[in-house]
Amino acid sequence: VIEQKEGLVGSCPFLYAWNGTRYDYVTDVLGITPLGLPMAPGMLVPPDHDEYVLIRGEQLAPRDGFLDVQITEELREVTYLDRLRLDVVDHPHGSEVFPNERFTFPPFPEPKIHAVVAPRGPKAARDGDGRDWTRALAAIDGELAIPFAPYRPAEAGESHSPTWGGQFQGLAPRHFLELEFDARDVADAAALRLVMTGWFFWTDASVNVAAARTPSIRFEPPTLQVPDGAGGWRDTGPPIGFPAGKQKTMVVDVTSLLHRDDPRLRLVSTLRLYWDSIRLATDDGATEVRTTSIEPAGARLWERGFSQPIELHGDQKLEWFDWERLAEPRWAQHPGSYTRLGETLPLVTAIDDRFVVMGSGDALQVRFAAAGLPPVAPGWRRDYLLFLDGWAKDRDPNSIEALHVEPLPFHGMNGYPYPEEQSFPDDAAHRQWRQEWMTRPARSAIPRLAPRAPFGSLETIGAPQR
Ligand SMILES: [Ca+2]
Ligand SMILES: [Ca+2]
Ligand SMILES: [Ca+2]
Repeated sequence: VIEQKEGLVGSCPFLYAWNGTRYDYVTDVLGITPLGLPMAPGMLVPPDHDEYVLIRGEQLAPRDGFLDVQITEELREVTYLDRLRLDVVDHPHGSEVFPNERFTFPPFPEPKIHAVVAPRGPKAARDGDGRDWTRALAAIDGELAIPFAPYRPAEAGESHSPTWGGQFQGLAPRHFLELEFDARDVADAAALRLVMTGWFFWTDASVNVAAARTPSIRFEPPTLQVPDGAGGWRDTGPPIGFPAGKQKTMVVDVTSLLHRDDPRLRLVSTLRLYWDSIRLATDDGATEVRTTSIEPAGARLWERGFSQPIELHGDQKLEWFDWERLAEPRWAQHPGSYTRLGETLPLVTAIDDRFVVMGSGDALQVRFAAAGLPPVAPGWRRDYLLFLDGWAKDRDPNSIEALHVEPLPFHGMNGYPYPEEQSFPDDAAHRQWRQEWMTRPARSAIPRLAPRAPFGSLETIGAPQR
């Protein structure tokens, strides 16, 4: 019997930042850009290839004149990283800034910085079982609202539990959070924006496909409801999207949705969304923000290994990662060619389909020169947005074209996998990129469970028929 540990196998690469003392885990990145990930059989998630990720000022400090981050691939995935840039965002004390990001179907969010002033938590917050989450949602402090019981494997002797279904990781029975804001706060506000900070426990291709085939299980991203005036609730529109991974914030404009005299709303979903804070900003959104962009000064690709996961919130199995402690190797790399180790700066300075290809256990150290930055003005503070452009591909048996590094994604593709009449650019620049940079073979730090079968390995059996 081989026991499989519950946890994430694929989702996206991780970001760590040098905070002045050590590298600390910031969040996962590029979760919005999965390749070949089905929502249901025959229906793929459209990848959104560019993302801005917030790094708070406290999380990033110069070392020897450079701001230093590490992007790691620690799951059973390939990452294709085409472009990196650091936007330095200065804004007045008392305001908070967030990128306009979330996991959603097209149209994807436009690049934009939301600046909010003193958003306030709900006056009351409870779930469908009457549990009170008011305090949990008041601030970004690690205290989470958990208005659901996740699906889990059946236990011995258990036959009819509503939360059965260990294969539906990332999902929960349909549930809601009901929030009531202070009517005095919203009465005269020109704009109303929800500032929603939370975690999503990722589903994966196999969960999505299994859910699509199981009538009682649904993948239902959050929708907002408001009172319908007759004692019930009505939907305000399509799903609003959700934070793309660990501890991310999305800002949602509810100016025209929230009733001024009855500012209540419900957030309805079947996803395992762990909200750390849901606050309402009532300022007009006109806070001044000054942005300075810095190009990378270096991008060193190296073999690092896998961080030790730290489980937060007990039985919820939310994983954080410790840079200082390496774990046993966790995954073998997808067969194929990867970018050679060492300096890769020319590959991340432009969106040109000449990218860094990283496999399980690889890390990319990216440094940005801090010397030329203007000083932070008195009464202001500094945060950062890391801009990334690229894709990630897991190796879930239900992901499409997921067993090998190839076929390579590119910006002109209509989707992934791309149709027969499309192909990766084959001009001189891209041929030269393959020859010069894509020279590192896959490695496997994991011993095989079974000897290689005489008729070929699993990879060969599963290889695409072309
Ligand atoms: Ca985007
Ligand atoms: Ca590039
Ligand atoms: Ca909280």
